[in-house]
Amino acid sequence: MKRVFSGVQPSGSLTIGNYLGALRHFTRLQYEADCYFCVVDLHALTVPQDPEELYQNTLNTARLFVACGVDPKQATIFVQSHVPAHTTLSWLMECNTYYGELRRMTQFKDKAAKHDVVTAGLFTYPALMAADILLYQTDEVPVGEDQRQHLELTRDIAMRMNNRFGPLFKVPEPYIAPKTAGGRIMSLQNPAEKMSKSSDDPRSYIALLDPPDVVRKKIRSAVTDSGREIRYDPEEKPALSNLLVIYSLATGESIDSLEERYRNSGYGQFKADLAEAVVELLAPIQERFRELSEPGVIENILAEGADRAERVAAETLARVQAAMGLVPRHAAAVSSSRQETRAPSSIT
Ligand code: ATP
Ligand code: LTN
Repeated sequence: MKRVFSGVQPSGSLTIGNYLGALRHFTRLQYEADCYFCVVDLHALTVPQDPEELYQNTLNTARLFVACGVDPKQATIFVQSHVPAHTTLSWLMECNTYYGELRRMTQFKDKAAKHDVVTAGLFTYPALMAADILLYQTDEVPVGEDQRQHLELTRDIAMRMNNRFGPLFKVPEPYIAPKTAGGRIMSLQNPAEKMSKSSDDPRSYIALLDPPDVVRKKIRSAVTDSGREIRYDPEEKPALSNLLVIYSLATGESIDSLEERYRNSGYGQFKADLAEAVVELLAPIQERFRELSEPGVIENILAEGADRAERVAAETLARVQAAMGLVPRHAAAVSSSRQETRAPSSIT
């Protein structure tokens, strides 16, 4: 069975960008693959986080996985820091990743420009992401378009280490929807920037937990382009095209059909209808989220998920450590693991 892995940072409240670009695919893939969906709390720490907010965001992100339709019986849902193999493998990845490669990462450049203080963690973050994915012998990684470059680097590191130390990792494939299918939802305030849950301006995103009136207000104040025509044209009308993509994905109606239906309407009517479509999309998610907020419910799901994840992760980690020449802690394991991999001829 195919293996799927993906991660979401608890760096704020999940947005419709996260849902349309990633989570919506999780719910489908869980029926055709062995899926691991991880709340990557250690990634969120690469930029300053308020500890109390991080704590709540971590639990809420996991709750939203389930509220959006991920079934904990079907897929493994867990928190990254609960499985220490991620950080252990990350160091081994860092020692096989080049400074020049990390320096080229556009997400690093963008985020570094937005923060006064740039941590070492923000710089080495793609090595931790590679560890997340490679630990699970992943075939496919469903992510938004913004993660393409990190996925390419993950593949390069996997191939490099396989060449150097023998076959250790599956080389994963990205699963990225085209832009018209939600691969890159843009900010409601600046259509040149992607919608991002950690933005300082809450008007730029719609959070999955935004109440109906907030959704309506944010859509009403979304920027639009000059002219009155409702037309999909990402070059000339980037803001409206983004709204059309959201509308189409929220309702299942094609962009062509929406253009036809709003041929004689202005932006006002279009936005009012879009707001209702988004409110309707979010209502069942918010309802399930409330049920999952009962004490202990998500905590139990995460505890079970961490156990399942740990078993798979430990196997890969032990193989990598042995192949790289690290001596295992227990003497009995030393002899057996050396036999499985190459041992220097002077020892054997
Ligand atoms: P941050 O603002 O902290 O960088 P983010 O909102 O970009 O966070 P992540 O946790 O980094 O979200 O991403 C979770 C998943 O959602 C990833 O697969 C990412 O590619 C996808 N994603 C994030 N933003 C968008 C977007 N605007 N459109 C489509 N997919 C997105
Ligand atoms: N870097 C991703 C989050 C992330 C991830 C992963 C996604 C961390 N580890 C592994 C897929 C697979 C982001 O910023 N969206």
